[in-house]
Amino acid sequence: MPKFSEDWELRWLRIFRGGPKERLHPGSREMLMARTAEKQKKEMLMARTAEKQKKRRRKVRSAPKSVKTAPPADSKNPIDLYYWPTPNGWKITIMLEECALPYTMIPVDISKGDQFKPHFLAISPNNRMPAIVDYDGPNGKPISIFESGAILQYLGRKTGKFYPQDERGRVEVDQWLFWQMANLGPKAGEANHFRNYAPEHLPYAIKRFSNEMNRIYGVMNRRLEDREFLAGKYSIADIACIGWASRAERHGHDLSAFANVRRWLETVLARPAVKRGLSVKVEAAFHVDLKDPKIRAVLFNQRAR
Ligand SMILES: N[C@@H](CCC(=O)N[C@@H](CS)C(=O)NCC(=O)O)C(=O)O
Repeated sequence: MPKFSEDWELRWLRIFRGGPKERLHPGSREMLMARTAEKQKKEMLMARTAEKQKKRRRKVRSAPKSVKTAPPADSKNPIDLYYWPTPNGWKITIMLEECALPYTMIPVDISKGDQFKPHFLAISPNNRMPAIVDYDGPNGKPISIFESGAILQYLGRKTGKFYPQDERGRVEVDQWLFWQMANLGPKAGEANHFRNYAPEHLPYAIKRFSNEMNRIYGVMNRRLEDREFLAGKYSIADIACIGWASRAERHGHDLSAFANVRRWLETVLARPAVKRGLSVKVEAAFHVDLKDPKIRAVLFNQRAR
């Protein structure tokens, strides 16, 4: 289980303190130099933050007593996980728990607009969580990553776990990981939106996405007919699907016709690391009222900024 930190704004300020840049011509030498300088500055600030973090670690509030903390792995510094308890966030808590990597969970309150804060956009330009900062990145330097699929692949490569190293095995995993990213996740999101959050009842949209979910669980069910996990062995492709499938029936998608998906779900939910990953909570998330017009304006009225 993670350490817990709420002072993410301070953290971001320290990491990405740069001000707005002048407008430079893309591809110009000045632009390249500015980018290189910005990259070096970012790396330097991240390294400095890691150093300060070590000193401050005693002050960081630890995970609730009822949950166990992942035993420390090889990494020297905990990974910062920018997180909110949703199926996309759980992909990463599950993977971190499976790999026994130490991490600090930093809540991104998406109901209040934390995802639009400049400091967060510096590491996650699509204004979505999850995102991570690994202070022990490639060549020992910090690295930030957004998009849950890219994070899973990175952690798989970093640890050598749940992501095969041989090309055939890796392609198998990649196909099902990308399948989740392009199908199961986005379509479930839209299905839930039109069923539960749309201001009007739109039968066409509800039917369209409910049918898609039915098709998608059908594809998964067929795939699991003759294998225990999506890519043969348990992998990041399974990890990506757990949060969504675990909520399917609660979200109104009937799994009773998909016996293989149910069997797979029981198997993965029985894993201790999965249990721990799914139980990383943020107190504020329990109090989000999606009927509140202010919250709806943040979440459901997003346009280019
Ligand atoms: N493709 C992204 C999707 C992430 C995503 O949609 N995250 C949602 C929560 S599940 C989010 O941050 N929402 C904020 C918002 O809608 O403004 C990923 O897999 O990382």
